[in-house]
Amino acid sequence: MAVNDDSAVVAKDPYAGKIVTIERFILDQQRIYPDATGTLTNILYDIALAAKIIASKTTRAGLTDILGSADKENVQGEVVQKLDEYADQILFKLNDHTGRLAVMASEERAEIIPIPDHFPVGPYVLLYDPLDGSSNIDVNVSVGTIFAIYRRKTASGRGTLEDCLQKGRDLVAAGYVIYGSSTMLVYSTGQGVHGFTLDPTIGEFFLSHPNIRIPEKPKFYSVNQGYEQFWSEGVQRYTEWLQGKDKTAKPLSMRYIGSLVADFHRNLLSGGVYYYPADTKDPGQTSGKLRLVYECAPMAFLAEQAGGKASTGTERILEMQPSALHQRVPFFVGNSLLVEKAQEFIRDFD
Ligand code: AHM
Ligand code: MG
Repeated sequence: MAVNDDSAVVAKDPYAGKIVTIERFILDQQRIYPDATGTLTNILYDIALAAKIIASKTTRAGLTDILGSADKENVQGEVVQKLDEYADQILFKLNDHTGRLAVMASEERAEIIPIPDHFPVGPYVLLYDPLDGSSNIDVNVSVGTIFAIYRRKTASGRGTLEDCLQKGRDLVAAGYVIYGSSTMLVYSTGQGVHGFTLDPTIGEFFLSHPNIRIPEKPKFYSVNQGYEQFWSEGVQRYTEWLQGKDKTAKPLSMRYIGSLVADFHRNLLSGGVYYYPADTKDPGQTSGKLRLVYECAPMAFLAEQAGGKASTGTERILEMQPSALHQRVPFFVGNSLLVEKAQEFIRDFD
């Protein structure tokens, strides 16, 4: 091999030693599919732009007390919008006119979001949770945006609810943005999971975490253990197993931020399981808290793409047919073995 011949390195990692922007990476991924039209590529660009705009706003959230807090007037006498509503509007406004989408849906809104009549429609469907964990904003804890992209099911015209209620296994792409100590966008189009870190000084996302795999040896379990008394026996016993109480496994450390994107992100990189089980805390809501189409399905897609699993405790999340936009389901996601173990406990004790 000649001194400057790095072909062996290139074969292993095509980006070794290169500076890879998110645009370059997404375009390279598109080239894998000879028939690709570039439409999905452009939707991903639009989401990356939305992420930058939302990131710039969330990092200034602590200034709202000085500049005017949400729903109150700022010093200029303008009403300051709540951040989750702001994030919702940004995602909507960047995607309503492009002709790439048939319909959208947002966790912030009760019904589907039709593409306005004066704009063309396209082949894809975008579902998003614009600012998940937004109650954490006030205390400066990480929050995130979650997105899911499907092909439309209906043949033509404006998209409908049917287009939005698809099984997670039919996802074309999914991802999240975490607004943490740095802003990262993590996504998959079914070719592995890739993470990009935003350089806020120049406003560009760079590939920082190519081909993320959940480490085989888990470190953490993440759950709101304050609600333990409201869980089923299977989930309680599972939690004791994670704590190593039956001496068959080493105890895992418990970490819980209370912001799904941040908890998921940590476990994706460090290994572990996140769960929000069904509980009896609120009699009107016994299926857990997290929403199938906005939160669970996209995170399940990412987990599986990274070598992990996601389940309701009895069923694979990606196989679930949603029956309503805001349907909630119990959610276990992370290392395959830990998710399988949850299923075992639930099968044996519930
Ligand atoms: P939200 O969509 O209203 O923000 O609620 C979802 C959030 C998740 O980010 C997080 O994992 C969970 O709710 C925390 O709930 P709890 O406070 O019950 O532990
Ligand atoms: Mg949410």
